[in-house]
Amino acid sequence: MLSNGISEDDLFSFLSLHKKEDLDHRYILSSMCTLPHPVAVRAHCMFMETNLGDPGLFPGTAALERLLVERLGTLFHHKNAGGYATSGGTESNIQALRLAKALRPGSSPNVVLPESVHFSFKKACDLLSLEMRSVPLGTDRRIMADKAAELIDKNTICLVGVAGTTEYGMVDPIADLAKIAAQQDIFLHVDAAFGGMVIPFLPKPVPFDFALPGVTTLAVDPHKMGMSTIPAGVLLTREPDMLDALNIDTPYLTVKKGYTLGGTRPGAPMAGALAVLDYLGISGMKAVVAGCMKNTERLIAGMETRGIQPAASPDVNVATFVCDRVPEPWKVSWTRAGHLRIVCMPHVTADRIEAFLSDFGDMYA
Ligand code: 0PR
Repeated sequence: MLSNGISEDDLFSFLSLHKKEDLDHRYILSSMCTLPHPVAVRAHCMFMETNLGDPGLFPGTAALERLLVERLGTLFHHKNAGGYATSGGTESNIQALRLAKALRPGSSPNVVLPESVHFSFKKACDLLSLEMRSVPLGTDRRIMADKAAELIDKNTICLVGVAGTTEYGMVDPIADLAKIAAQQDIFLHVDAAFGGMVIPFLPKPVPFDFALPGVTTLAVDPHKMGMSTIPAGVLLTREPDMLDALNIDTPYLTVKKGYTLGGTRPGAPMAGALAVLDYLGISGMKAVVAGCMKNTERLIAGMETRGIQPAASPDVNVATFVCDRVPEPWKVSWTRAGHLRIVCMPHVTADRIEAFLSDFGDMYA
């Protein structure tokens, strides 16, 4: 640390020098996050100092968190869902498995999940000492539900489905998984971290949420397609008080018990998440999602006319291609199988897609 500090001007020119090293969003095609919506930024700044970890000190902010859970529960066909604001999909997935384990104590617990799960499940299983039983995907890159059923045994504490896979943007057949879960009385967690803010706003949403009786918990990330500030996730539970199974004593806080993973928890991104939902409403979100899906389709069609084949027919706005290079300075990502992957987030506008396709065409010319 400096002994005497520096002037505010010097400090902020130093900070902005570093900020300038960050990549320009106009070229970022690989991210599942986006530029936050202006109302999210405004709400975030308004709630900057709030701490949901000690809710008795911030009852107004805590009420907004309950409202966010109610809004999302309603969106996912279950107004009375329980839940809380997490730091994102990783925390939501860890907590879902922690809850499943607490509700079914036993030796050698295992989790049955698709090969396509996000790597946060690896972290969750490491932390909770759970065996990961990977279910192969079909040629459509979705979980093979019959194979999942075969892997379930008496030590299975949870079945997982993904609604909007990270790599290929596929929605698993959650209705089939829900049937299996209900028949075998197994906890079903749906990772809708990405797809949860897309699928309900599509013209023909596939069933993936609490409308299916077998679904126990659901993860959704407002800091992805919900355009909130980072970090904003939500874990929802079918039973309103289900998370109480994770309660531990928090004697010196304003609330004497807690089930959250984080202690100090920011109210700011949670307020940002609620702000976007209330400001845009269903019709505004439908318009955003329609734009992203249209851009995804245009990108796929444009790549096909340049001789590049798609690697999947995505259910959400993630486009993948059989292709091994892209022009500078575009920032894309590559799947484990080596496919080019582009996420058509709200900041990836129609103009940016055309600019990318044009640069791409030049590279192959
Ligand atoms: N579940 C799914 C389906 C996800 O896609 C992700 C993250 C998670 C869980 C974990 O969420 P958190 O990262 O919020 O804990 N998906 C992106 C990924 O890993 C996250 C991301 C976002 C990566 C922006 C890069 C980036 O620039 O690819």
